Order: sequence, then C-alpha cells, then structure tokens
Amino acid sequence: MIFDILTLLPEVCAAYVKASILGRAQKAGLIEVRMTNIRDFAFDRHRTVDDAPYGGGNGMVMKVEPLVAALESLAGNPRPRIVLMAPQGRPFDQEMAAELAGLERLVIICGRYEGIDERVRKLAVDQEISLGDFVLSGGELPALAVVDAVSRLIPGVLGGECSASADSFSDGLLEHPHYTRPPEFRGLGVPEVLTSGNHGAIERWRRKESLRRTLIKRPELLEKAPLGPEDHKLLAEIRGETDGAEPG
Ligand code: 9D3
Repeated sequence: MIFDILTLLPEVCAAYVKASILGRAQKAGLIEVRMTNIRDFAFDRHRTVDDAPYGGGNGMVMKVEPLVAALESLAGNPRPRIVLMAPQGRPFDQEMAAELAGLERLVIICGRYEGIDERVRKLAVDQEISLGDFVLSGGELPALAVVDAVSRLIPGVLGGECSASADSFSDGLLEHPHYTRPPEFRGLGVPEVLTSGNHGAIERWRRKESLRRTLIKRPELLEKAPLGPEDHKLLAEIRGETDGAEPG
C-alpha cells in the first residue's frame, strides 16, 4: 500500500516513519510512505502557503493553489482516495482503519494554521478524519496515527509476533491484563492461573478480565462487541463479584 502525506512538516513525518515499525515495513516493501512538502508547490518568491481569511478574523488559512498543485503532482490511475485530517472529521476508529487497509493508495492532507481554504475540500477531498475531540496544532500526528493503524492491518507488517486480529478492539473488547517476570514485585504477585499451565483456564481468565475491563472502563463498547453465551456467563459472574478493582 502506498501512502502519500501532504504536509508542511515532511521531516517530522519522515522521522517517525523511519524510527518506527513503519520503517521496517517500508524496507520490506510492504508499504511505501511518501512525503510531499506543500511548500514546494507555492508559486511566489516567498513560497507562501497561507494567507489572511476573507471576512477578517484571527489566524491564517492554507491557500488553495499550493495544495491543489501538490495533489495534482501525485499521478494516479485510478485516482487515489484523498482524506483530510481535520478536527471536524469523523472520529477515527479501528473499523475505519480496516476499511482504509483495503485500498492500494491513500493520500492524506495535513492542515496547519486555522484551517484550509474550503475549495480544497470541494475540489479534492473524499473524506475528513479526526483523531478525537481535542485541539492539536496540525494534522501531522493524526496522519501518522492513521498510517500506523492502517499499516498494522497489512499482512506481514507485524512480524508474526502477534497478529493484528488478536489486538484489542479487533474483537471489540479491551485487552486483558498482562504480566511478566518477576513473580513478585513490591508485594504484588501474579494471578496464579497464569502460572498454572492450564491453557483452558488461562484463556477463560483472559476473556473474563477483558470483559471486566470493558465493562468498567468502556461499557458502551459491550453493546457493539460480538458476545457469545460464554461471555454472558462471565459477565454475570463479574457483576456478582464485589471486588471490581480497576482504576477508571
Ligand atoms: C483555534 C482553532 N480551531 C478551533 C478549535 C480550529 C482548529 C484548526 C486546526 C483546530 C485545530 C487545528 C489543527 N488540528 C488538526 O489539523 C487536526 C486535529 C485536531 O486538532 N484534533 C484531533 N484530530 C485532528 S485531525 C487534524
């Protein structure tokens, strides 16, 4: 899969790609993450990419011409999907990641300043994606989050150590607690079942703790999660227990 990130901070994006699992995936030829510097498509002597808003007001707006020229520099047949990272977009989730992972190419526009000229949206943008309801300084971190989440779903990107389908959220639940050595730390031990060697009991415990965490921290996820009869039994057990010790 080929990702094109249109940004005013290509070095920031490149550094993350290089230092992360994405760099390995790129070396292995599984993905390609390309950066386009929007400023390279500015047309004046000062390489201007922003301007004051029509109608007045604070802040600057990203100009339409450099952005559209940058988009048009990315040849593509068929035309790739073009998404804009924007606070008013649809909140990103694992389902969107899975849908995007089915594409051969994805173009991601990162905004800076107060926003982009609305005509970019009208002319070129297929989809707007937000990372959530908080204010960042630009779309670069969200774009990298999308590239990361989508890449993890491409076969081979996770080096077999764990498949993305075993991840939290792929089954709609939060993950169970994890433990590794030492067996005791500052008076805190490890649940006995995990050292019992009883793999059936371990699986049952993990499923139950996944359900417990989801019930306590993100109860709304339980409504969408595909639950079986065994899960409902475990949930009934959990609801019958007095000790629900999980930090919110
Ligand atoms: C004072 C500025 N804004 C009103 C709250 C508008 C605004 C414009 C541009 C706010 C943030 C930004 C830059 N953010 C993004 O480009 C962005 C973003 C985000 O800020 N939060 C969550 N997801 C995203 S995706 C892109």
